[in-house]
Order: sequence, then C-alpha cells, then structure tokens
Amino acid sequence: MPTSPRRTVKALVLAAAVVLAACAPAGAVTGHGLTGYVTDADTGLRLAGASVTWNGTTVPAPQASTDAGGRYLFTGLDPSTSGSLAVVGPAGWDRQSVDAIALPAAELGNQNVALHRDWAATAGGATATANDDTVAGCTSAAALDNDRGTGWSASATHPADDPPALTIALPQAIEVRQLVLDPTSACGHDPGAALGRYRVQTSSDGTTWATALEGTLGADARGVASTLAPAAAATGVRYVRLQLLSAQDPAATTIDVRELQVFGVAPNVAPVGTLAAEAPRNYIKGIVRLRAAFTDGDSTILRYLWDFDGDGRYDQATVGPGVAHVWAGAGTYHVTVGVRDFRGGLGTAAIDLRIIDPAAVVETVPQRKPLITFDPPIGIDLATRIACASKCTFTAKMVLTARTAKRIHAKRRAVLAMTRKTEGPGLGSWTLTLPNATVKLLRKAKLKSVTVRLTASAVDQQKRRTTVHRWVRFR
Ligand SMILES: [Ca+2]
Ligand SMILES: [Ca+2]
Ligand SMILES: [Ca+2]
Repeated sequence: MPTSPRRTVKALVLAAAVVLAACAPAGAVTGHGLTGYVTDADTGLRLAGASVTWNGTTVPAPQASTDAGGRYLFTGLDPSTSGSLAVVGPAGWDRQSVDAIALPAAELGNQNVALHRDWAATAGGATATANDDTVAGCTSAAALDNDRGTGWSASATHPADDPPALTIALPQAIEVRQLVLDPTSACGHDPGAALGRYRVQTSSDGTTWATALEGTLGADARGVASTLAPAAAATGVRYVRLQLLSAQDPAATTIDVRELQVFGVAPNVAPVGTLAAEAPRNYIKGIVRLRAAFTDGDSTILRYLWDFDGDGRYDQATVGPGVAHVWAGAGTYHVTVGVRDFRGGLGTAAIDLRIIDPAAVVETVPQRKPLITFDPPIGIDLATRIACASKCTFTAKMVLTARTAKRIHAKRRAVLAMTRKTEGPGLGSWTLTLPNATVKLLRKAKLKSVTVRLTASAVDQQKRRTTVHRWVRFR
C-alpha cells in the first residue's frame, strides 16, 4: 500500500522524536540519572514491565518499571557515584544484576540489560506437576518461581524406580540450551538435604521421554545456581522432567531443590516483506531511494543488506529499511534486499528496477500484429472483427471449390472480394455475406449448404500483416 507523503512526514517526525528521547541530553531530563533498555537476550525484543532497582547512594533504593518500549529511567541520582542495577524481568523472564555502574558527572548514564526467558517459570505460562508435594509450604511450585529463596522438598524414601519427579509442560516447544539448577536445601532442612544425584528428561509429546542430562551436585554447588548444558534430546522440547535421585547427605530424610530454570529458543521465523522504489521513474546518475517494508513476528530486525546489481552479493548494509543508490547506466537491474533478524534468520525481497537515461531516444512501444476473429456463421452471414494498433486495411475473399462451382454452374469460383479500412487504431467489424447470385445458384442446384474457402487479411500502417485461411460452411 503506498504511503501518502503526509503520513510519511508524520512518521518521520515521530521517529525523530523517539530518537531524541532515546539519546536525550542531560538538559532534556531534570537532574542526572540512568536510563537504558531491557530486552530479551534471545530475540532482541524489548521487554515492558521489567522491574528495575538502582542500588546506589539514594535511600531507599529507587525503583522503576520499563515502559511499553522496554525503557527505564532514573532521574535525580547523585552524579559521579556508582551503584548496581537489579533487573527482574516480566513474568517468565529471568532476573539479572549489573554491578559497578559509574554515573557520569553531567549527563544521563546508559545501561542496557538483556534477560533470558525461563521457559520453566510457571509465571510465564509453564504448568507443572509433581509426584511428591507433601511438605506444606515446600511444594514443587517453589522450584519454578524464579526465587532462589524458596524451594521444593520431597521425601527421600521413594523407591529407586519411582523417584520424586517434577514434570513441566513448557508454553511452547523450544530448543533447550541451558538448564540452571540451584540444589540448596530449603524449608529449614540441614544443608545435606541439598539435591545430589539428578536426572533431566525431555519429551516432545509428554509420552516418550529421553534423558537430556544426568549428574551429581556436591557441597560446592550449594547456594549456587549451576549452569548445565543438555547432553542430548535438546530439540523440539515441550516437556521437561527433573528427577531427584538422591540428597547429598545419604542420611537426609528429604531431597531439596531451590530452583530449576530452562533456557532456550523457540524456532525462529525469518523476516517477511516487500521492496519498492520510492519514485515511479528512476534515472541514471540521480539518487534512487529504495525502501524495504519487513516484519518479523518473533525477533527484532538487525540490518538490511542490499544487492544493487543482481550479482548475488550484497553491496551495502544499513540499519534502517531505506537506502539511496546511484546507477551509472540505463537498464533493468535485479535489486535484492536481505533482511537479517536478531537470531540470524534472513528474509529477502527483490524487484526489477528500470533505470532510465533521460537523454536516450524514446523507444517505440512494441505493438502487436493485427488480430482477426470470426463468429460462427449464421445463415449466409459471417461476422468478422479486427483489432489493429494503427490504421488498418482489411481484405476478404471467398472462393468456391472447383467441384461446387461446376455443380451449381457458377461462372467464377470467386464469389466475394471486399476491402475495408479502419478510421485509425482500434477495432473494425463487418459482416461477410454470401452474395445473392450465389444463393440463387445453390437453390437452383437444390443444395442446402455450401463450403467456401475464406482468405482474410489485415495490414496496418507499419506493414504488419495477419492473414487467415479457413473453410466456412454456410447453410
Ligand atoms: Ca524457588
Ligand atoms: Ca525472527
Ligand atoms: Ca551486488
């Protein structure tokens, strides 16, 4: 859909306003402070509703939330001091702290934070069931609440073939890249109740399971969020199951775990869109502006790559969807834009762009030869039409067969010859009629039908000629 110039101007003004806000100088916002964006580390998309706390010299610690564009802003902080930023993602995202951020003396500091989605978080849409939820206040939900202060405590007396198990249905199928386990004992239990031997299984359908990871955590893992990579069965994962095989202390009566997190990525969809030149006509040695209009439903778009000469190699990269280019020679160029998203996916669109040399002689528009058509004959009439690109001369000739001519005693085999001209380019239509004299001879010979050889021809001013021969049967 073409954008009206007015809308484009409005959009540009809006874009300019956003840019100004993003890199607002100190004078634009009262006081000193800190700003930045909170984004998804895997998709680049900005996260609204993240909770951000500045732990610096100001007491109590100021808090902010990211806006719809993922931006947070603290003003009135003490310049030239330092502190740390604690970011808690919106429901389903992890949390992260950034330490030792120095605030500048005379302007807004800038700190962006990227958070991973924890696909196992129940707050983010995962659902979970466990076969051991007997310890009040320490049920399995506490292992999926993204809070390492709470934990799940299961009985250590399960039979070996039916260990305590927590089964999580993820909100969608993902490729698992990392598991995080905090095995620390919970619910006031001795430290030895911390999870020791564990197994993680994955499944695409909740029925067929495969072991993704097995291992043993020791005393050094207590109080630590251990990052573990799946050894197998990491793709197309919709279900994750954690089995608690033993506590670190064999004498412990419970097996505890503070937190299980599942990190990974959903399948990536490449950007989709179109490419267009801004002007309807484009000339050599002039600036030609091209614009791509792409969308990506599941990640941000990082850059636009341009192939101006159709050789399959990109000649330029831009951050925005527009580019300007100058062609030296006239011709039609196959121009491609490749749009790279945050995840590395590439979507493309191409146009065949005509570049005109305004000094070149106007080329003649190729035109077709005359066209001749006929309707089926009705009685002794045959309707004919022609279409010509310029003034056209039409000729038609009807000839009896030698046999028929002899049978009806016709003096000549040629029964009709006509020539017509059109006024100019366009259509001409005439009716070819079997002459009365011929009809009389046919009646006399008691013939009810006759087949004649028709030759019709049309020639236009450019001497383009179309000739049609056919047998026509009149009744
Ligand atoms: Ca927890
Ligand atoms: Ca994408
Ligand atoms: Ca190229």
